[in-house]
Amino acid sequence: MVTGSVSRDDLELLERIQRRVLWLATLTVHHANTRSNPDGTKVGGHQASSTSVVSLMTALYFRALREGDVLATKAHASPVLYAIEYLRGRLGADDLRSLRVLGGLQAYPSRRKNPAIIDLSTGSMGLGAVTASFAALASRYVSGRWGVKTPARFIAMVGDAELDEGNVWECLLEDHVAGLDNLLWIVDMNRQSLDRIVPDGRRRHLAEWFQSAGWRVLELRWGRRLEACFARAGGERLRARLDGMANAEYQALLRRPAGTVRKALVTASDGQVDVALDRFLADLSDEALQAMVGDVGGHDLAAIVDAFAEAEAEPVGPCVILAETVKGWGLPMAGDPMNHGALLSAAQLDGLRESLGVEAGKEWEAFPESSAEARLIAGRPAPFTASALHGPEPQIPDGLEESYPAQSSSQEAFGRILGKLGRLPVGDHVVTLSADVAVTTHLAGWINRKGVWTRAARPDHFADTPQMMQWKESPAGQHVELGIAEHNLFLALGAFGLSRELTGVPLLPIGTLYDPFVARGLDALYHALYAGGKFIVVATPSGVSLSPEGGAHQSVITPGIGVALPAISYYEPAFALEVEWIILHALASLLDREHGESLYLRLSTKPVEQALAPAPSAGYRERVLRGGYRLIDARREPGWDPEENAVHLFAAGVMVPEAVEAARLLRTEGILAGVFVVTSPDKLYRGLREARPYLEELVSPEEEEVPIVSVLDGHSHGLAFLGSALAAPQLALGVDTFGQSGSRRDLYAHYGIDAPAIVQAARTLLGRLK
Ligand SMILES: Cc1ncc(C[n+]2csc(CCOP(=O)(O)OP(=O)(O)O)c2C)c(N)n1
Ligand SMILES: [Mg+2]
Repeated sequence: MVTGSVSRDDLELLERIQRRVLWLATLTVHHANTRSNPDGTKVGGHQASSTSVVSLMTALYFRALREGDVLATKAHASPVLYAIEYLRGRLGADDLRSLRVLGGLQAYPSRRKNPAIIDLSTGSMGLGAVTASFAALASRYVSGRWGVKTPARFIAMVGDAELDEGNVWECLLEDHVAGLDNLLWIVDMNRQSLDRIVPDGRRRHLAEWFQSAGWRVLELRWGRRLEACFARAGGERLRARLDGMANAEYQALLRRPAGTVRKALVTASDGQVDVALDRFLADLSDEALQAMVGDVGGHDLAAIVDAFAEAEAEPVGPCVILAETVKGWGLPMAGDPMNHGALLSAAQLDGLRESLGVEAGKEWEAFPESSAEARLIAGRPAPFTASALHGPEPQIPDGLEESYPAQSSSQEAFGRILGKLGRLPVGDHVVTLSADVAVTTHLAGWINRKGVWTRAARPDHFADTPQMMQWKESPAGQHVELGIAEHNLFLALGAFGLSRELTGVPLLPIGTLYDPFVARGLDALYHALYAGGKFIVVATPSGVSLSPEGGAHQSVITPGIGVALPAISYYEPAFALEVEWIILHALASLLDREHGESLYLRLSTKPVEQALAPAPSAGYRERVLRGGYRLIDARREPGWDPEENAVHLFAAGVMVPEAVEAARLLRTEGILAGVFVVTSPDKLYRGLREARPYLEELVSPEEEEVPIVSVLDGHSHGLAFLGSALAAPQLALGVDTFGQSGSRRDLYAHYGIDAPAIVQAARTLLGRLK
């Protein structure tokens, strides 16, 4: 263990800084809850969760942080982070007073909303630390391939109950993570979650769980005062008693009045008094003993500084510091199991102010410029800031000059597009990621060409055996293969999608998975988007068109997800060339730092007759990107009458051939159907709020009340807005229940999305039900 790395003077300085951090964080939350509030409801702000990490954060920011370190702070400790950024001069007092105000500092650290001070967003339990871990991976990918200097370390502060989230363990078990020497986690072991004191088993096993995942574990269990006490003759009894104590019992001990601590400590559960221990403690006053039992490692600044130094001294893999702390440390609510949402009263705040030596009237002040504290802070390394662009911007070609087979699925087109991109300079910036479905999502050609990324080259034991796909692993590879966990996939995509901001190298991350499993990783996908990463998700195959595979693999609800998710455009193209245009457009969008968006591409393995597509043209391309186009114009047909015999068929993706066939069948009975291809339900829907919605351009004024049949291979709701948008009667067809095995034809008929079902819906709307 590295010890004694901090001088007494420095330690005193850090103590003074941490007192100010404690004060400012608590005051900031108090102010948010006492300022004029038109809602009259509690604003909140987690004073207890904040003070729990005051010592850890003070030691980190004012001692251990190195230039360019990237941080993900425990979400509920945001007031501490804001207080620190205030002392660092990156926020003003008015900013602190804007906590939880519209446009002000966010409840949880948000890169999207407060980019000047937040490196990585946190909030939803478990996701922030995992994002930091994959950002460390992305950084290694970039430094290896581009030879650029990337952030030295990614440091994540996590609450102990965050480890309840399965996605944290999915990350810890990911092989790529075990090799990261630029990753440090600090777990705030305050033994409390929101409702309860966390079960005891966790603490006993945590170190070994991390170790078996390949992590170096540093434990900050007890503070130096207690350690010194343990070291005295007979002190082992005290250590054994405290080490063996259940979390709840220890928590209760922290809340006991001074006069009752001794008895509680020396009395075992069977009522037996440990006479030797009682004798050992005899020379400690009640007050001294009370203070002593609360001396945990995560509030011992010198011990914390040593742990940080040790973490840095031997970077062989990821490292975690398990730091025992007290939730509500320094506040009257310290250790109270119900303190998660508790707030100090005005009188308690005043008491705190006095005990911390803050002068009345100077509550919001930072350290005077000439003070030793200010000098220490000014001398700290510069905070992380976005790197300058490394090299020229990647150039996205206008077209790929790729040809597609007469019968092509959108998924197959995707494979060809990637193959073509791989032969262009822009291909160097593309990195693919897959959650164990690279082959089945058409990445094999790309992987053959580009190889699989690993930090060090690995032998290819199948090199001599002919393989459909070569699996060559080296630092030159451009495919990052992950285990199945979809949370990891999305958080990794989000992190790789921040590489421009974090490393200066713009990566174009493309992740593939089966469409039904978007839902499995949805929370992570949402977080990755909220956190500002830009990437392409290719979700394939989708819908019941994946016919024999059955309900567990057929996605139903994903179109609705695509429409609803912010910061990502959802497209479901019908034809191969459309896939190409959408991907090229999305790649350019990923590079557009101001207005760019991610892409969710819902594809299929169903072969589609490419001859059905319009002839390529600039107008066709533009309409594809805007969300849809007219494929069959019934207005030109003789006898077309919008009030009598006209119907509109709106079809997305693989349902377009069914709609074309339905139009043919309808014509035989005198119903003239216009066919519209919806390439993006999302774009059409979002466009409705524009002054001139694109939908109104697509459908001419004379046709606006023509009845609509919509159809997609997914829940009908995905296109159900069309009728109300155009003030026309609508029947929305789709798959509104679980999928099942069967032939494509049988399933389309079963779910009522085939050509006869479309015809029947059109008849119903026209009141011509036969
Ligand atoms: C995914 C998710 N589920 C539930 C919550 C609600 N929640 C907020 S804090 C909390 C407990 C956090 O405990 P811990 O991580 O130990 O943090 P502490 O407050 O003890 O520092 C919970 C369940 C959340 N924020 N995110
Ligand atoms: Mg906790």
